[in-house]
Amino acid sequence: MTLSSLGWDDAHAANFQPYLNSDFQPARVARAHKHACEVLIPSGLFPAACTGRLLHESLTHADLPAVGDWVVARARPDGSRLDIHAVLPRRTKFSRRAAGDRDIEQIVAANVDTVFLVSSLDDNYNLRRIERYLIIAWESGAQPVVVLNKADLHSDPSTAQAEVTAVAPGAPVIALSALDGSGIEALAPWLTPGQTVALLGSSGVGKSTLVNCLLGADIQDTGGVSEANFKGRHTTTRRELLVAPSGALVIDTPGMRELQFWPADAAAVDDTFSDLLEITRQCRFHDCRHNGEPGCAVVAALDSGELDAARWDSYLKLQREQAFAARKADASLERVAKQSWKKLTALGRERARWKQGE
Ligand SMILES: Nc1nc2c(ncn2[C@@H]2O[C@H](COP(=O)(O)OP(=O)(O)OP(=O)(O)O)[C@@H](O)[C@H]2O)c(=O)[nH]1
Ligand SMILES: [Mg+2]
Ligand SMILES: [Zn+2]
Repeated sequence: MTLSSLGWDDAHAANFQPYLNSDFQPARVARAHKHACEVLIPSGLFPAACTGRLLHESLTHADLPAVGDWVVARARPDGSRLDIHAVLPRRTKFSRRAAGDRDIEQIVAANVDTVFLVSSLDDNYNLRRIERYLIIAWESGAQPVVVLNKADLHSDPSTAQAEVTAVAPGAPVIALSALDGSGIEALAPWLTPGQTVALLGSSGVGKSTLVNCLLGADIQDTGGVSEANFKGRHTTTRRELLVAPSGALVIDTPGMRELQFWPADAAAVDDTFSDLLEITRQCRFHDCRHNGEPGCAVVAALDSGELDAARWDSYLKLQREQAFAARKADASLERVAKQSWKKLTALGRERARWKQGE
């Protein structure tokens, strides 16, 4: 392996410039646990841990290494592991709210080039859910590709493919079966050497089955039919970056239980619904609220059936949700800022006391 086969390029190298001395080397996070991780460097997979200083200086979880991150590492003299000194700036990142605490940003994967949004052509198939995933994908900065898996279970996959294509402007839509491998060759353009692909989607849609298919080996556990597969139970429990025979880097993720934004900027919602924006541009008034104003192109398109009412409602709903998430995130940022300020002033008082005692 070389650094570039792990996804390293000139832009990452420019970020590494300040660390060019002191035996530092770039490493890519393959798995992240609470304080430790495993990283890939050209010579293989190694255990690694954040330095106390990095842990101390990190204000939030999101500042710590996540799967797909490029980090600044240094081998311990005894060779036992690598120390992680810094996380390099992320080119793209998937965020979600951590389970349990709604105000904590969790990085699902970083530096992803393409995201395969996996849906399955069974009960899981739901256009509105696909729109949600698309917002998260556009927000991340990665190119979304919608993968409709389990095509073998659907009587007419090409109709479903057309239906999804209509709600996914800018994203290719591929129907395939990860179980028997049919249609999988359509994913080849995104699986070239050094390219990073992450799989996102609900539990049970077949992400790990697809990963195994791409890796040509049964590496990821899948929810086998013989096992008790209760609803809501996740087969994959951790995120992991794997190297495929094609040379692509593949990140499997556990199904997301709740799909909430963090906090997806308004532009990501607009990217997902660019076809609707096209229509709103034709309203007579540029500040039309599409609420009965004369010359409203949206009302006309709804009346003529050109615009699907369910898609328009979905857009309005997701816009409101995004605005709410953004307000909440602002409030929690403010809290973090206050907390760290308190921490600093407490530290200052302690120092003053210590000096007086001198
Ligand atoms: N019929 C059919 N079944 C599939 C296909 N792909 C996956 N499955 C089955 O779907 C079930 C779930 O597959 P997984 O790959 O474990 O799903 P996952 O998305 O990784 O699920 P989590 O890890 O829980 O998020 C398994 O029983 C698979 O055998 C497919 O293309 N066709
Ligand atoms: Mg899985
Ligand atoms: Zn209008």
